Amino acid sequence: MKEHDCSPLTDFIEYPAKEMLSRSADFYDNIKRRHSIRKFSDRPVAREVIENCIKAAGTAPSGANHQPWQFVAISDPEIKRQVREQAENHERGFYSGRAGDEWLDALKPLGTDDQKPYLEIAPWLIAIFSEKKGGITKGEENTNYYVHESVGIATGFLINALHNAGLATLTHTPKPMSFLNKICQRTDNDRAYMLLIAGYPADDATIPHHATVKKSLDDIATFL
Ligand code: IYR
Repeated sequence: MKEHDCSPLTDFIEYPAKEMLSRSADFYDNIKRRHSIRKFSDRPVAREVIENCIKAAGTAPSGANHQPWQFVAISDPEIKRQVREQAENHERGFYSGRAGDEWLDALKPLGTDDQKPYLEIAPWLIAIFSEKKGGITKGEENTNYYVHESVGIATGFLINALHNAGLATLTHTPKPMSFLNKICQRTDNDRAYMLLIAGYPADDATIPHHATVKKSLDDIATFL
């Protein structure tokens, strides 16, 4: 095999211009129904759904295609209990001063606090890790590139896949998150990137008004 061996692009789909327009609008209509929620139902979700969504995340582009990510999907009640216990321990310190006044003020409209019952109630917690060293084949120890960018994109794919499947999510970043390494049995090569909570919303789930305010196209885009 040549080092830059290629195969033809066979799975690209071109849509007629009108359909392209309606598809772009439909996607926007769909994705704008994604909301972070903090009250989950304990209704179970099939593991195969989570597997498919992680497979979708794994198709994300990454630096040198090293795919510097690891997804640890947790449904075991005892492991979820440990995650909750340790996350709440850290969050207590965060909310009782470590965050600083400016950060706490910024969070006030979201109504968050150090209580994280959803970490035990939701059927799935997906701990996402970035990998410092790696390579295209599992077990390699080469330098990974653009790790933060790559894992961020894969996480976006995962959130999108879960939403598309009909699940609600919460991006949760307990601070610090290093406690997840031990619980998830990851080595020092892995860095906890995010904890994604996934499941059905509770009947009384709400979204803070603050979170529904999205900047306009004019505010976020410039066309030159
Ligand atoms: N990790 C904390 C605090 C928190 C921080 C940000 I930035 C948020 O957008 C929301 C919460 C918590 O989960 O409560």
